[in-house]
Amino acid sequence: MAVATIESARVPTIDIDVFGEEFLADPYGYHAQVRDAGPVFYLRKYGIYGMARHAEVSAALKDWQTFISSRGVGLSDFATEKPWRPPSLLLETDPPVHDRTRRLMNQVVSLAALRKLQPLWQAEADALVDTLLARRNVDGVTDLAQAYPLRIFPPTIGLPEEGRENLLSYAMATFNAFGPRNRVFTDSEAAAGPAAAWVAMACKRANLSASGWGADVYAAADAGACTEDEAERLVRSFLSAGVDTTINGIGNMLHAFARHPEQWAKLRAQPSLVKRVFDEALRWDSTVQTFFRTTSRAVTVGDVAIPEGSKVLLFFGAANRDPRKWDDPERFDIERVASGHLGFGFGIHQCLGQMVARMEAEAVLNALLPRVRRIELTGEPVRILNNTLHALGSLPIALIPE
Ligand code: OVV
Repeated sequence: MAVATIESARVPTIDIDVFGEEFLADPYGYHAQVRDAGPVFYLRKYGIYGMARHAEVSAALKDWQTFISSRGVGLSDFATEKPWRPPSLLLETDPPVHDRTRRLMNQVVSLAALRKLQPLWQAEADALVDTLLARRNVDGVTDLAQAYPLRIFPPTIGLPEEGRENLLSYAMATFNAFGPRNRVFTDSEAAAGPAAAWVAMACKRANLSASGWGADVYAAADAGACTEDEAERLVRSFLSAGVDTTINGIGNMLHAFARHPEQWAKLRAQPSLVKRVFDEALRWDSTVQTFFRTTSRAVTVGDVAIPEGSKVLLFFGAANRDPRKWDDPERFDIERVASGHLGFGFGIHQCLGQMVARMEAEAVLNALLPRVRRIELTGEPVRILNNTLHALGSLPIALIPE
């Protein structure tokens, strides 16, 4: 397809499989190659363009009129292929639809709503860390990074108790579906099994508790801000984007501290740095590594002419370690001002749940800080390969008490 359209362009061509298992297991080992190829490059295997430098990735995210989301933010082009599920009314839309749904959701996930939940979320984090400390040797991913969001997030939405484990396999498959139909994707699809059906049921008004963010979305529908069907699909966004993202954000952050004990010591000496830690953790190891956009018109970036209707893969994780933007980018340094990182994206689609994620991460840190002197790696972390997420399945650690 697109191969025929690039004969005149001076576009650097890359043959690396950016969704291959080696790349997904260690994206950072490949990022310099894709960043240094040029401001824009062509990925021959998939017939798509890519950008991996901070300047170009953030400029593309800002220019939503040219780099659109309504044709899907994965490899699949919704203009020519049927989406695997009805498109998200937030992620996979452009203005004006996007702005209407986003405004509604911003009102549900408000600062006021979060302030009300904070004491409860902190108490839950404290209680969980207390039980883990008694065991000392724990799995930082399953026992903490997964257990904590699964404790607090489903009740916040108002989800049924039964079947919450479906959230994990559903999110894994959802984030894989942004990539090609490789084995990573098809295996997770098979593992998800009935999860999609459970999620569809859980999003229905009748199955949500009377109070919670799910009910709040339906209340917005009652007030005329959206239709009942739209409300159902907006609740689906909470379930799709609200669990695996925070789990891996917290998991990758714990991993960063386990690998950098001096940074943990620094944080304990200066607890006021807590507010900065999660941003640096996301910069250093971004949960969401990539998303696509599709060009709505022919556009020139650098001296490369990208045709209309091209898929463009944006490497958030690579931009977050771009030496053109960051000093000593490979260093995890909690004193760094990491603002401007693309771990939450940028522009009109920038993460709706970022305050939720920050509050979860801070609650975990606040629970650990006074109780844990050192986070010691006791075994090899286990990666879960995913076409979009940089994810851990296991992180064997010892929590050394105060
Ligand atoms: C950011 C994100 C990821 C996955 C799904 C969705 C959003 C959604 O809105 O469904």
